[in-house]
Amino acid sequence: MTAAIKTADPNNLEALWMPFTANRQFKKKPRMLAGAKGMFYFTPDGREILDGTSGLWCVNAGHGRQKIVDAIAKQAATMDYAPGFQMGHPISFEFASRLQAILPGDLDKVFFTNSGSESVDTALKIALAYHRAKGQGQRVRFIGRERGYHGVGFGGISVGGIVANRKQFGLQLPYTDHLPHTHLPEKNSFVRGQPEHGAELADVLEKLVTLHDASTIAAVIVEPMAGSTGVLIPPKGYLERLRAICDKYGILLIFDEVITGFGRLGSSFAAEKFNVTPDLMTVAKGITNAAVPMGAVFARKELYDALMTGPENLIELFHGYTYSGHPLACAAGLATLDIYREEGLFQRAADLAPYWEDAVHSLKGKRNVIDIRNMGLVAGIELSSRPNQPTARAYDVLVDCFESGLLVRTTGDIVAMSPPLIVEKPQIDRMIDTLGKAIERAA
Ligand code: PXG
Repeated sequence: MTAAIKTADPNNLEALWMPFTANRQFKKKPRMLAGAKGMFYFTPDGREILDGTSGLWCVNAGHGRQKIVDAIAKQAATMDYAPGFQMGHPISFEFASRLQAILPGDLDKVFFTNSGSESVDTALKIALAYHRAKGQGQRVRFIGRERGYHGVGFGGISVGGIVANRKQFGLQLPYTDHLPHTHLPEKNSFVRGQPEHGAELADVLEKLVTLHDASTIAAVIVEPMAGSTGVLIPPKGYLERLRAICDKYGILLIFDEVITGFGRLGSSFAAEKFNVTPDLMTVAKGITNAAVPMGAVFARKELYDALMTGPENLIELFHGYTYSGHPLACAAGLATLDIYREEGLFQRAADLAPYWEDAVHSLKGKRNVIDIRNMGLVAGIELSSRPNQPTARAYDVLVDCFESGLLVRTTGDIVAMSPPLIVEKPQIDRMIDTLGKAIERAA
């Protein structure tokens, strides 16, 4: 008997449990994207949607790049998959070498994952393994930050600082604590770029060290610029102070650059922009222009070397994924790096940043706009909330923009924008015009 093949009903939305989505609301009135090219998405009925968010902060070189499409197709035909445990394949070494060449400071080693969440878990585990290898196995505590987003693994939600991502699940990693977030609206509203006030908030790390004792702390993890919780720009001097305090107490510093990596701030990485080098860096998203899922952890050589002891026939780090360094992801990543370099896209983002800054700050004075923040090609436009209806106003703006042909993101009542680095000035004008009108309409 042959198995019956059930024809899937293309209009049935009920099988899919959608991630981070109000499923019932969405399924009553879906918003679908069915195609993409350059700066645009296309709806199933052919409507053009200007991409104001690079998908989810990831399609930094724009959509449907032929070079990436060709690289993936060629690799799929040459070798679809090869194991990465106790076997190797050339393209993963090639991609790691190409990444190594652009890493800031003394970051030197590349460990491949498949997502930002996995990168965060990997970095936390490397930090623990490093301290243990150095005879400091009692360093098991992680310090994150309020309003930090580090993906959705148990490690990531524990060091993360978003209550909604934790309260449903109860369990978390033990031994975590959090720095205060750096959002100081009473002092820093409508600041262009880095705010003047707030560097002293890094000194709370000294207090946490006193409270827990440095000998129990493995690592501090922060996003250099907090993306998901509404574009929080680091105050001047803040990251430098965190680095200095970590150095003083032998605590590892992890930068989560899943959003800020690969050009978003007008530099290869935020570490380069702020001239502060972490011991470990997590990336994903722009590493392959989102064409194939991939993430990575970059580590200083000292961390790697600390584990390269003991008999050479033994595995040094008991960690890895079936798809670590997947050939298709590496092929997409190599082509992506080529495009970034050939088109000078990181510099392009830096060159466009002043125009972007002026454009987004022109929304000051629109109804209900209470703050605007920007850096590189990122902006957060904060709206006051409707009484007793948090998030409703921003959601109305998102829907209005989508109906008017623009994709934006919202978090709480903050509208976030992060267009592909290929954006043209008239497209920036169009984004601001559409968004401004939507904000005015969202009473
Ligand atoms: N760290 C950071 C800093 C992130 O921004 C992750 C880790 C997790 O990555 P994965 O690949 O596991 O999703 C992220 C992801 C948004 C938004 O609109 C942001 C993310 C994902 C989806 C939406 O703010 N960031």
